[in-house]
Amino acid sequence: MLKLYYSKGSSAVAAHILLEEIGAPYETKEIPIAKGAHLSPDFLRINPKGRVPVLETPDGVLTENPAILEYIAAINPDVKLLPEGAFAQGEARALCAYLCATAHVAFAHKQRGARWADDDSAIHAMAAKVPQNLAECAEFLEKHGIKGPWALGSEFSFVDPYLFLMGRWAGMNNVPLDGYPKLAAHQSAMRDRASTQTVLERHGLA
Ligand SMILES: N[C@@H](CCC(=O)N[C@@H](CS)C(=O)NCC(=O)O)C(=O)O
Repeated sequence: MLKLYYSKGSSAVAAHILLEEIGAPYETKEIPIAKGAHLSPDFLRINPKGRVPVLETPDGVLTENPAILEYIAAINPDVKLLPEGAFAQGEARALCAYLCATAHVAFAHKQRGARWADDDSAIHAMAAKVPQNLAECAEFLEKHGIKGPWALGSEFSFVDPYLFLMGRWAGMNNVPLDGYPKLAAHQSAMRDRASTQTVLERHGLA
C-alpha cells in the first residue's frame, strides 16, 4: 500500500488530494515541520533531503512533488489522470517543473531565505520580493500555464492538485487571484471536489 508522509498545510496537500481522487486505500504519516520532525534521524533515514512530501511505494521511496504525482497517476491507469501521448505528458511535466522549481521556490524565499544568503538584510530583501515574484508566477500561469478549465484543458489530471497549491502560496502572501480569472476558476473548481474538501479538512485548512 502507498504511504504518504506529510506535514499539515505543506505542498503534500497535492499528493494527498490525488490519493483521494484514486479512491484506493493508502496510509499517511504526519511529519510536523513546525515541530522539526522532518529533521529527525528517523525521517532523514527515509528522506535524507528532510522534506515532505515523501511517498513510500512497493518499489521504494519517492520524493519530489512532480515525481510523486506522476507516479500515483501512472500506477492507476484506470482513473485516467495521466494524459495520453508523449507531447501531452511533456506538457504536464513542464507545468509540474515550473510549479516545483519556480513557483514553489519563489514561495520558499519567504521563510527559507537563509538557504540562499547569510546576510540578514539580503534575507529580508528576498522575503519582501516574494509577493511580486508570486504575482509574476500567477501572471505566467494565467497566460501560458493553464489551458482551462483544468490545467491541461478539458480533462482533470495529476497536475491539477499541484496547480491548486498556487492559491495557497499566493494567499499566504496577500496576492489575490481575483485578477487571474482562469486561476481563480481553477481554485474554485478544485474546492468543489470531494477529494480536496476531505484533504483540506485533514490539514486543518477547511
Ligand atoms: N522540491 C520539493 C520541495 C519539498 C519542500 O520543500 N517541502 C517543504 C514543505 S512544502 C518542506 O519539507 N520544508 C521543510 C524545509 O524546507 O526544511 C518537492 O517538490 O517535493
